[in-house]
Amino acid sequence: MPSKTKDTKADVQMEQNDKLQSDELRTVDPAAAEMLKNAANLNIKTSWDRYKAQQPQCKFGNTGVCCRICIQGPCRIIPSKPGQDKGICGASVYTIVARNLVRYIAGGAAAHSDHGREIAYTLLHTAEGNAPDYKITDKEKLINVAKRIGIQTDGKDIDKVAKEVAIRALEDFGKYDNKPCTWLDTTIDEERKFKFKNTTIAPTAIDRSITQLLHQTHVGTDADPVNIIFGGLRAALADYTGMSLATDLTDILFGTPTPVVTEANLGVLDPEKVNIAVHGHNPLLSQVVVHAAREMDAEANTVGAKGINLVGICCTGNEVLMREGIPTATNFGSQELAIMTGVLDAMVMDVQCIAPGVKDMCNCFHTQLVSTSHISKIPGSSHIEFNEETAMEDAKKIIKLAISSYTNRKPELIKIPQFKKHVVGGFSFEALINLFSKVNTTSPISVLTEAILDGEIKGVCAFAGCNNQKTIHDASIIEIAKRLAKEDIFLVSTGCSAGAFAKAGLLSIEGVEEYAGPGLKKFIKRLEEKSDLKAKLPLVFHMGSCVDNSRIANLWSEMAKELKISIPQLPFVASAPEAMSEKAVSIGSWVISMGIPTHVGVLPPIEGSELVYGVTTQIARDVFGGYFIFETDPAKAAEKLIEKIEKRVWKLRIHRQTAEKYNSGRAKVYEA
Ligand code: BF8
Ligand code: SF4
Repeated sequence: MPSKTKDTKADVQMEQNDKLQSDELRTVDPAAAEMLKNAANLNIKTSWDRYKAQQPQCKFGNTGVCCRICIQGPCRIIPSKPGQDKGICGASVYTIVARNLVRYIAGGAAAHSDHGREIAYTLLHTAEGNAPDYKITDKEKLINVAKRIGIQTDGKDIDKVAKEVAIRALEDFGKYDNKPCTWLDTTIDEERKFKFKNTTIAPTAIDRSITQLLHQTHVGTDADPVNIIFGGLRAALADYTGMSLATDLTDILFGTPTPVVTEANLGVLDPEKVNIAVHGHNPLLSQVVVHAAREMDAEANTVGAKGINLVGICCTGNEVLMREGIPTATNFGSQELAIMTGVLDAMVMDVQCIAPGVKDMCNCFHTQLVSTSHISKIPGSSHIEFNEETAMEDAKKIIKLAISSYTNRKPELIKIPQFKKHVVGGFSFEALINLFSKVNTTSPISVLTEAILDGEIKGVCAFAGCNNQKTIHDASIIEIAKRLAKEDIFLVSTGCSAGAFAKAGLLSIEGVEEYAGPGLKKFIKRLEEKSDLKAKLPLVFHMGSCVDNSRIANLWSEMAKELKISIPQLPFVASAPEAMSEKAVSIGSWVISMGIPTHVGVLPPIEGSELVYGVTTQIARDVFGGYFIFETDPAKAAEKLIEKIEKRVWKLRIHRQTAEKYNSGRAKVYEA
């Protein structure tokens, strides 16, 4: 084993989990807990059971010291044992751990950017008149993006501008010059541009950086762990580039989100309607399903249903929540449990984070599982290929299938947990700025930065990432947020973390009343009083899906610009308490390279190399100002995040006071 004397954090987490399993405390979501009891009664296996069946998980794998990069392997490294301290090819443990880590980033960047590419193609085809069911919805954003990336717009037809923007986006995937990708270079500040140039991690083409990383980590190529990690960071910035263009172009096609009111948790399923869950990530399908469903209520009536009820799961759910106010049924960890209600007539999947276990669950109920993408199929499910040329027609076929499935419900199996919470979401970067502009028209972002400088709030924490069976479902996400809110830290969120907050009532006024500290409460109330919204503002501001983490990057860039400081000086932290996917690793990696301290509540497999662990937690800080904080205990994690924010805000206020006294202006300090 990698270490016999010392327990790794991964060991500690495994022990914690053993205890949790015996306590049967596996979720803090009351609807999920009720469904799990139901699953036990019906003897149906869920991911909770499969997690248990996998224990104990292999320690070689858990600490990153198992190499399967060539078929001489697997090579399992025991650093303390002569002869077994290196792989067959001579690879050291640090090489192996680094290679395994960055290959996660390659996977994550590939997934996010390919999603972005699909959106770019649809924008191109829309502009060319070849995607009849799509249109350019947000012309203002199109013009703003075009101007930002240097496309001349004066006097040009809107379709021509859209075509040029789409082509520029597609060029970011494979351009052959040596300039940084457009969607990186035009969305970050000068200080970061300089940093990325100096450290040679600015990608010049998304596909190239992913391909190069796979090349770099091929057997017998790069053995230098630091160089491998820098290759990983280049791919991570390609991940950022892909998601940044995905967000921009999705807003152009479907509209930039504005505040919406909706609900979350399994109680949003309606026993009297045809219930359809959209699950996955790419809104090209789910948006059209939303529009198609609005036209098909009458057809649902023909089978005795009172209409169609659409709900969302995972990030495609976040996309349609943000733009259309579609309720969220649940997040990644509890996706199978939506089927167990017995009233989900169809689950429509596109790509990413659809657990194959949903099919086994569908086999026990009447739910139709419908795959729609040629790269994402599950054996036994129905496949209705989704094409952008026939989008509406395809969406209607899917809905018809759901309507026919409604008649197959098994009444004896229907059990809908009566839990749902009020949600106010839809806070794109533009929507937040609009909200701030009601308090300060000339400099909206200064509403946030001044509140920090004046001590009303301490800083900002962004919650992102997944559910992970190595933790109690949703628990640490909520515990950390409550603690930070009490300390007057402004909270924003994306992805399945936002799903957890939605289900727990933290995306509503209820959260503000119960958990906000006095300063944060005052800040939110001030925004609320000036806003023209009918809804009360929430404790946590939902900024969208995982690709929408680019919106959070816009927020910190704007704050740094306003304060005339670099991002690593901002009292801004991030937390992914239940990081799970390769995409979460790639996001975390670009977030730290941007200069943000980032907590991760589940240990990635890196503890097998002290060097790699040290690079991600210490060296990263020296080079980029951002770094990972690996902490599995949510209470300790919250204290660490508060400490990071307090330290940065203290420095910021000192600089500000000094500058005001001696320079009659704001501090201009650029050291991290
Ligand atoms: O992209 S948070 S489990 S659904 S990977 Fe997946 Fe993680 Fe959820 Fe969204 Ni993001
Ligand atoms: Fe073993 Fe080297 Fe092959 Fe990895 S690359 S499996 S360490 S021989």
